[in-house]
Amino acid sequence: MRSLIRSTLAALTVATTATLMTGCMMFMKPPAASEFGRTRVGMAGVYRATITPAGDTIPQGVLQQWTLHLETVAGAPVDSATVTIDGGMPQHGHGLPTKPLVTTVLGNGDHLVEGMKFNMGGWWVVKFRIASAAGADTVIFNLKL
Ligand SMILES: [Cu+2]
Repeated sequence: MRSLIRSTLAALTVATTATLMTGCMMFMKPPAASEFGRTRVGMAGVYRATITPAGDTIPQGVLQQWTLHLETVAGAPVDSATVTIDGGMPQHGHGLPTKPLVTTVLGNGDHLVEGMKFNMGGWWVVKFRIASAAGADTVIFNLKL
């Protein structure tokens, strides 16, 4: 009986590992072009965020400032949020080379983001974790550099 439980557990472990690996492989594919917009709704559907880099194209290897506009999905500007930023390159398994921060609340939902940098070309993901009285949400942007 004990060995049956053990082999069942072993089989479950193998199946779970296979599922996780398949999910991981699927995640490694860059998303469709429609997923690379500069305005995105969060995964929890609480906020809509818009990134505005300094220029039309996002440069490589240069520290840059962005403006992050935050509003609720109903369109109310959000100025009182706690925002943390991370990201990386899913296909390379590394994060951002810097730790970008929201340094200034500019008002009307706009936030100054400093310290953004991308040190190579390819598919990047930038995640904004946002919390305010309206709720917690994560807005994910895909970038092609
Ligand atoms: Cu990389």
